Formats: sequence, structure tokens, C-alpha cells
Amino acid sequence: MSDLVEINFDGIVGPSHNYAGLSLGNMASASHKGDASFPRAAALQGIAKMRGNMERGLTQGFLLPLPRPNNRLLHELAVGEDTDRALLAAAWSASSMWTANAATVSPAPDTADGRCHLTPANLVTMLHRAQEWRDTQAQLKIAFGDERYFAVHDAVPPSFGDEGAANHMRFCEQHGAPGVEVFVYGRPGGRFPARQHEQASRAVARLHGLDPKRCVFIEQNPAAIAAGAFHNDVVAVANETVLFTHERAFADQKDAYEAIRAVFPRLHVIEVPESAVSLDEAIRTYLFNAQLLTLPTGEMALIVPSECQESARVQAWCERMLATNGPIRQVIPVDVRQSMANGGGPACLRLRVVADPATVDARFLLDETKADRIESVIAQMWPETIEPHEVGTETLARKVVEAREALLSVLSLDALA
Ligand code: SUG
Repeated sequence: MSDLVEINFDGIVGPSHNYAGLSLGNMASASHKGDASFPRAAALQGIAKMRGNMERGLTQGFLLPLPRPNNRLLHELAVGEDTDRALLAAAWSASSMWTANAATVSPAPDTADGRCHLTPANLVTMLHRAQEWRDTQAQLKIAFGDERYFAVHDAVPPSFGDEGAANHMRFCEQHGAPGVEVFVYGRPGGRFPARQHEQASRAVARLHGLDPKRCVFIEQNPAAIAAGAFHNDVVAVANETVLFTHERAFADQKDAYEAIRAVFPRLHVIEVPESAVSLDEAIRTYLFNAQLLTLPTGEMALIVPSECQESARVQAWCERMLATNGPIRQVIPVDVRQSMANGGGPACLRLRVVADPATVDARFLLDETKADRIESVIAQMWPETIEPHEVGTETLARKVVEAREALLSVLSLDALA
């Protein structure tokens, strides 16, 4: 029997978490620009989500906040007193919390050399995200450092934008079985940037040694990007045989299903029609930015943001779906409001890696004791609140650096300092 399981690696929300409105096309980021943020609460919400999934019997990992402020970036851009605040804020962003954008992952059963392949996402479309990948890669090289089981690549070179797992789906009978990998890209020219370039997706598939016959490339619906679905995972999520999607997620919905079905005949589509939940409401509530998880019982659960509870239409649709006796047996709300206000729901906060946990560096795997330890550092060291004018100050910089160092130290990961 295969020891491969799905491990969710959640990003721990960094101590500099703030709302700078940096992401054009991300409605939540734009509408919360200038708000005070609550980094401590944000990070504790993230830990509570992880604890919930551990209690459900699932294997849980985490990735650490990246070093901020990024003085190198400030230096390279010659940011000074009179420079645009957005450039300064970019170097302070805690955006690496959204680990669905950390990398694209192809599990061992899908690849030519039988290893799990990871390619950090270059995230070139947004300055504050483009600075992430080398530091992310440094972590991946430790967490997945055993080259008998893992291959960690360099990011795809610019100018082909790559946003990682947020634009990638995998279909399989069970996580440990061979899968079909689906890459979803956008076409430029619309109201907002199309962050995932088709050529980046194709390069990742080649780098990972995937069988071209088991890869599908699908175009995002330009109308979905224009409505604020800056990543495909805002309007669709996959798990094993199930595709849970809005009816307007893809450029040609019927073609998309047919293309997947041609290589994965067991595809089970759960489609939410516009008439039940509009694209705008789906984007506002982040119904699809859910974690679709297979529980140890074999049933699936959908971990949705608690914002979904505030929409009568979304609630009604979930109730109808549960009554059909389909594969999704539970809908579980979680409070990740601090992340949501920057456009990051439960699914954005995690990177899925199918692997044998024994082959992963144990320092990146969570248990109750470690969760207690992490929580206590957050409670003591993370700023309770950050007002926009504090971003860029020496006092806050010191606080943020010390907080991260304290976390690295309790996790014996000082090497990342
Ligand atoms: O890249 N928000 C992130 C949200 C990423 C969500 N991830 C997925 N959908 N998988 C982004 O737009 C906002 C930062 C700011 O405005 O300060 C931000 O980067």
C-alpha cells in the first residue's frame, strides 16, 4: 500500500501583515487598502484552521513567513522618503502566507522519475509577490530536501507569469494514485492582469516530467478575471475525482469538462450555476476558495470561509448540495477574516503536497505541541495591530524581525534567518 497522503502546508501569517492595496484585480485587497491590520489575530486564525484539520485526522504542515522588510528590494528600487508608498509597502508584504502561490506540485505517481516535483512560482505580475520565490525555494529545499523523493526546481523565468498551485488542479482516484494534472491560464488584454501565462504552465509540466497525455491546459474565463477571480482557485477547486466549480470559471465550460473527461473519465463535476450563486457573490464569499478534503472516513469536506454563512444564496446552495448525497458530505466554516480582507481564503493559505510524511523534514510538520509553541510566540511577539503609517518605520521593522526570529528559533529553523 502507498504511504502517500495529501499534506496541507499552510503559510503562517507573518508579523508584518498589512493592507496596502497592492494587488490590482483582487477586489478585497483594493477595498481594504489603508485599513488597520491585526497580524496577531490573523496568525492565530491560521493556526486555528490548521488545528481544525489536524483534529479531523489530516496531516498538517506549515511554511514560515519570509524575511520582511526586504531591505534588498528597498535598496534595489532606491526607495526613499518621497517614494511611492506602494513600493515601500511591497517590501513589507506578508503575502507569502498564501502558500497556494508558493509552488506548483506534481506528486511522485505523476512524474517520469517517480519523485515529487516542486516549482516555486515566479509571481512576476505583482512586485510584492515577485520577491518571494527565492526565499520560498530556500524553505522548500529544506522541507523537501531528500532528493530521493523530491526535486525542487528554480522558478520559470519571466516574462511568463506563474502563480503556482492556485492555477493547477489534479484529478485522481486517490491522492497516492497516478493523476491527471490540469493547468488553468489566463489570456492578457482584459480589465485586470491575467497572472498565469499558458507558457509558464507548459514549462512547469515539462520540468516536472509529466506525461503530456495526462496534462490538460484550460483557459480561465476572461469574465471571471474581470470580476475579480485573479486566480482560478477563486472559482474552482478539485479533489480526487471531484471538480467543484462555478459555471463561469472557464473560457469554454463544456470544452473544459470534455477535455478533462477525455483523460479522466471518472470526473465528477459539481457545478454551481450563475442563477444560484452569481460570479460576483462567489467572489465576495469565496465559496470556491475552499479546502476540498478527503477525510479519513473517505468522505469529502468543504472548508469554507465563514463569509459564506453571511450569504443566504450560498447557504441555500450548500444545503441543497448536502441533501443530494453527493461526494461532499460536510461544509465547515472557518474564520480567516484577516486573510480574506486581502483576498486569501482557506484554500489560498495552503499548499497541497502528496508525499509520505516520513520523507518530509519533520520540522515543517505540525502537531499539538508545536502548535502550542507557535501560538505562544505569536501571542507574545506578533504586533497586535499595524496602522498604515507604521509600515516603513524603524520601530515596527525591529518588532517584525524579532518576532520572526523568535519563531524560527522555537522551530529549530534558525538556518532560515
Ligand atoms: O496575490 N493578496 C494576494 C492574495 C492571494 C490569494 N491566493 C490565492 N487565490 N491562491 C494576491 O493578490 C494583497 C496584499 C496587499 O494588498 O497588501 C495580496 O497580495
